[in-house]
Amino acid sequence: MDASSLASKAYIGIGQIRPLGAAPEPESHSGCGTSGGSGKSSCGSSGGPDDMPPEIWEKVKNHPCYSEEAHHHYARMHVAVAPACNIQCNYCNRKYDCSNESRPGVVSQKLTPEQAVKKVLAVASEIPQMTVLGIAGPGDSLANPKKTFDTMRMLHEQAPDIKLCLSTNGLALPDQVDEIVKYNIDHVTITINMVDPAVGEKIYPWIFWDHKRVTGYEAAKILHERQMLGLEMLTARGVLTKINSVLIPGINDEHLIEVNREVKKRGAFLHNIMPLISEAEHGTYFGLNGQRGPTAQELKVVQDACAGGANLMRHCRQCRADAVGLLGEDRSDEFTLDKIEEMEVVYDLDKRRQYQDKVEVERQAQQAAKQEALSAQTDADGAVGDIKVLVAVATEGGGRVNQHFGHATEFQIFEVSAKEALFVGHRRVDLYCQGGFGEDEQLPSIVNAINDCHAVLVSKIGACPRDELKAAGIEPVDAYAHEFIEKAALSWFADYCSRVASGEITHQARGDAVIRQGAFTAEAAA
Ligand code: CLF
Ligand code: SF4
Repeated sequence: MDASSLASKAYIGIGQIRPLGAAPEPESHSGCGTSGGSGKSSCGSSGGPDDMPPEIWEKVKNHPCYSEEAHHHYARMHVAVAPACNIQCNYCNRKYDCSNESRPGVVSQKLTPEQAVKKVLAVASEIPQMTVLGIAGPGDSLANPKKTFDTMRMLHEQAPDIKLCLSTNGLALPDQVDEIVKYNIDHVTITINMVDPAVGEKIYPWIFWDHKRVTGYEAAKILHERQMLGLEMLTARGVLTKINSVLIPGINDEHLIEVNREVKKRGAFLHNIMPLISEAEHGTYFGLNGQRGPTAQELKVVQDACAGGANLMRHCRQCRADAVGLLGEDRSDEFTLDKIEEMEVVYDLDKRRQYQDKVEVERQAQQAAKQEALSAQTDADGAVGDIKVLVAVATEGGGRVNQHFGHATEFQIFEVSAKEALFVGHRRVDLYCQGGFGEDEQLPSIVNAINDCHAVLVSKIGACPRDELKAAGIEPVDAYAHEFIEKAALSWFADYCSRVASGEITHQARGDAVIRQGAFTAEAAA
């Protein structure tokens, strides 16, 4: 595919929303930059306050999915109140329930709306940086409208500072837009994997529509039309819409570029292209029939072709329908129904605000550190040409390099050049350190997961993994422990460039990496 010719323009900002039924704006008129007056064209998850109108920034700044920067600091939670689904996707099997699994559609405890509200208040009192409540299944939120909207209504009344968010396959969406607006649900995700029913019939065997089961091309055509209509209606009502697309190699990989174009035209704020998770033991149609997921490079090629970086979400963790915590961590085990019963729940709005003010100070310090590192870039960086490399980072959150190599269950991946350190994804891994000892059998799989990276930044690392990483051509770096990630990555890069420029080392391209398909290990999830 010719990625360069497919580089996209920015998304339409809320200020440019056209009335429903009006002809789509020409693409060249789209983009947040023009509506925001900043002249910049980044409007997606990497965008900041200068990139979008203030009312949009207000909506996304504390949402860990809609702002990449926010995901280092703010947490989300899901409540599993929506068990039913009105379609079947070939990558889904909701019967499979494993508490060590981490992918959408999988959940341990289904809740009533009352239980869900109780749980949200309990989590909010324990985790003050939890800013967003999402309903994402385990079925489809809008195929269970009563349970979904009862939960949203009660939360709207009892916890007014929590942002409300839902995700849907879109089939029932056009009928529910009024309710979505009524309860102030500002963020809606639609999973859109195709804009051509001929592609869609390979992904969706059936839908339940108009009181009957519809199959094949006809099913995919109805779903597509409902998704497009729902997206247009949400845009017209000022609801920020994110599109999730599952990249299924050989089925919709190149087609996702067309999806990206169509959803942008209809006002989507963000596009999240996620890898297919497919293993036979998940019992899904794709898993059982040998459909593979993409490699890290395959995913990045499509993501880069769709967005050129700025308006694409790359930090999705494909959460469980009952996930709690920062993206990439899951604290749902701490908030089971029996544990909540024993908790003293104090929903203290002032305390939450005070805590979040502290987070803001830290967040601004992170930005300042990044700017400082960028302005400190020297001519030596440019002297070695236009090098761009990937680095893996072990972090526990807060935007810092603050995790021991052996304790990482995922690495964040940053693309670093002399101009920028840009978050481009994450890689899940098995825990290296188990029961206080390094598990050398885990190392090859960890190396495979970050094999496209030149370095791994950690707070600490033992001698054995250090040697093995070096042997694999990945530089272990603990010199920037507890520094902000972007500053650390840029500082390491400057040092790397000067070593290349002096002839001490030779710059070499890295290979591909493997996206981990399985669950966290039990120890990792504990
Ligand atoms: Fe949940 Fe989704 Fe809202 Fe986020 S998740 S309903 S927008 S609060 Fe986020 Fe999780 Fe990815 Fe979803 S990381 S799966 S994109
Ligand atoms: Fe599963 Fe969601 Fe697809 Fe329904 S829409 S089949 S819950 S992945």
